[in-house]
Amino acid sequence: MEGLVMRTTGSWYRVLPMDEADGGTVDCRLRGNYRLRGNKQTNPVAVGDVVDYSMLEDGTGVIAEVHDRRNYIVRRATKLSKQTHVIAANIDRLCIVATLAFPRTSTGFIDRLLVTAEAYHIPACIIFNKIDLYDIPMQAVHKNLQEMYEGAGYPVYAVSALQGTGLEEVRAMMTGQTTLFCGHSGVGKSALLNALVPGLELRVGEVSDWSQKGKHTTTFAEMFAVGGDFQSPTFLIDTPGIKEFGMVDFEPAELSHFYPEMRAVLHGCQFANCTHRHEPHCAVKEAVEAGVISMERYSNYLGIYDQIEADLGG
Ligand SMILES: Nc1nc2c(ncn2[C@@H]2O[C@H](COP(=O)(O)OP(=O)(O)O)[C@@H](O)[C@H]2O)c(=O)[nH]1
Ligand SMILES: [Mg+2]
Ligand SMILES: [Zn+2]
Repeated sequence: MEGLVMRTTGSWYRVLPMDEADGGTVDCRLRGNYRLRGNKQTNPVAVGDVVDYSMLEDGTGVIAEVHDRRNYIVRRATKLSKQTHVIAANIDRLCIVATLAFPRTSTGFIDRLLVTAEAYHIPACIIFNKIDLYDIPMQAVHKNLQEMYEGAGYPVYAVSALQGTGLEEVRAMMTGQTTLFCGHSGVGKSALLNALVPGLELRVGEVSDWSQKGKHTTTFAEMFAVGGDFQSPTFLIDTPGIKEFGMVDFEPAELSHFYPEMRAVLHGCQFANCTHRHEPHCAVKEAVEAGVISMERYSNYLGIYDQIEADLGG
């Protein structure tokens, strides 16, 4: 039987049968001799995976096979680890949930997630939440960031999960698709999903809980089927908060290709292997100076570049 992995908790996988429509799920384990794809990934099966499973007499299931993924997105399992954690598979869009209120999201964090989404060919957008808390200076910052990210090619939404503002645009975007919501703990991902989907009732406000439990609690994403029609169902994936987004596995030279606004101009650089840092006649630096590429995005580029180099060296 075929099913969709909705949730994983270590050794158990909650699977939604794809051939029966009663909406019930089956808790499955992985077949004992399941071949792990190397030991690079801490989780062989992720939320969003399509699996083949069979039923046991006690009503639980056994996963025998994981279908090839259309796409997936990974991050470093822990800060220094070489192992990766698959956040989710087979997704249509990554929504970065951010806020300028508490806990304030940095553009460095947003850009790391955007670069990773580009690297894995996943369309991304940014949702600024808690706009009910924005004072006049924050509104000005918000306007700048909106222009910056829209200029780079990313849709930007402004919402208040608390007051229910700005939700219609987000609903329109997510309908009939599988959308992954990522962001720091406390920015309001669960509150936003609750506001978007009446009746969902995810637990909200567990900020201090997560940080107190600290690094020993392994937490996983969870997917919810929230309607849509049979042909194109709507799925949302809530994730536990990410403190720092650990990027994985690419060469510094690739980085500018994961910035859409740099990709658009870098053919104009004099050197084919231009890193857009110190080289003369660099089309990227010229675009930054001309204000076509945002200085903030570029400076995050330099930071990420250095970090990738340091990671490769160390
Ligand atoms: N003022 C305000 N508070 C919000 C909003 N959205 C969420 N919160 C609060 O932010 C805290 C964290 O929300 P939660 O959904 O648990 O964040 P998560 O960790 O990203 O899932 C809770 O106390 C929420 O009530 C909002 O739009 N405005
Ligand atoms: Mg949450
Ligand atoms: Zn260049």
